[in-house]
Amino acid sequence: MPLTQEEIKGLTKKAWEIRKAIVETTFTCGGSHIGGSLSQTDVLVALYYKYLTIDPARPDWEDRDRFILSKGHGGIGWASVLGDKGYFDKALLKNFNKTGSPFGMHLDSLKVKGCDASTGSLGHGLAIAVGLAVGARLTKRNFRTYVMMGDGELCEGTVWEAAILAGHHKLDNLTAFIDRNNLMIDGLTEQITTLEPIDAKFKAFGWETLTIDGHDFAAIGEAVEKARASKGKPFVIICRTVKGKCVDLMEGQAQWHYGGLNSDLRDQALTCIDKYYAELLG
Ligand SMILES: Cc1ncc(C[n+]2csc(CCOP(=O)(O)OP(=O)(O)O)c2C)c(N)n1
Repeated sequence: MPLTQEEIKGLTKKAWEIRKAIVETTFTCGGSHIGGSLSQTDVLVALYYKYLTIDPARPDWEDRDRFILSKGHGGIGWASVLGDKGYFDKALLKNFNKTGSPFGMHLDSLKVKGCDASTGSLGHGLAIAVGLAVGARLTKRNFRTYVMMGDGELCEGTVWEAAILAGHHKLDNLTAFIDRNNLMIDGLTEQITTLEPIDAKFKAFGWETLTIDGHDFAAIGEAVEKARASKGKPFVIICRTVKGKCVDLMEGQAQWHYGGLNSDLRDQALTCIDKYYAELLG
């Protein structure tokens, strides 16, 4: 079923809050991978507030859907969502990445409830997700596994080993998202290592593919529904996104892959986000 206008409005308001939380936490912790955290936000919000079958009160529930943020450097954005969902007290984020805090820049599944796999070293999330999807099948469980990768992450050979395996095993309980913001750590992906055609590569490995606007909740919802209905093939959703989305000074800027904010920049960023959503929501 397509998302209703009411649902889209609710998700939009949540993405507004999460983007502001990312900016606030970046300010307090001194620096973060803010660009990619802002580009991934709408997919995470759609999953956590609409599609994942989860129970934050039971983070170890065996039948929960699994989500893995393979681009683990987006941990500040993932933690903002997990805290808001109630996996932990979000006041703890005030100490994000500080000594003694459970949160490093990349989330640790042994310290952060709701984090199903520790990531940060790129190229491993898809392989972990393949293992979970095979495990679900072997144990006859109905949970689905979702994983988000960065587009720059696709340079890692392990991604393609896992993709071959997922196609071979026809893992239709596995959905991958690619945050296709066209930028990696130091520039445009296509200038550093040609990735296109991404969809044809996955298709050749036995995947179903769909390319969408990764900031459009209606499109994200439709894509997730298609992935859930897919039979006999894993599904990859290539999400066209903007690195630094909603913050003018960061949008499409490689130098905002990682950065810190002084109070002036924080205020500017928050003003941009408020303006964007005030216009969007009318
Ligand atoms: C194996 C490995 N090599 C290098 C890095 C350093 N690194 C952190 S983020 C990043 C760029 C990732 O680009 P992308 O996946 O496109 O992330 P996004 O633009 O979505 O933030 C790199 C190379 C790493 N974390 N892991």
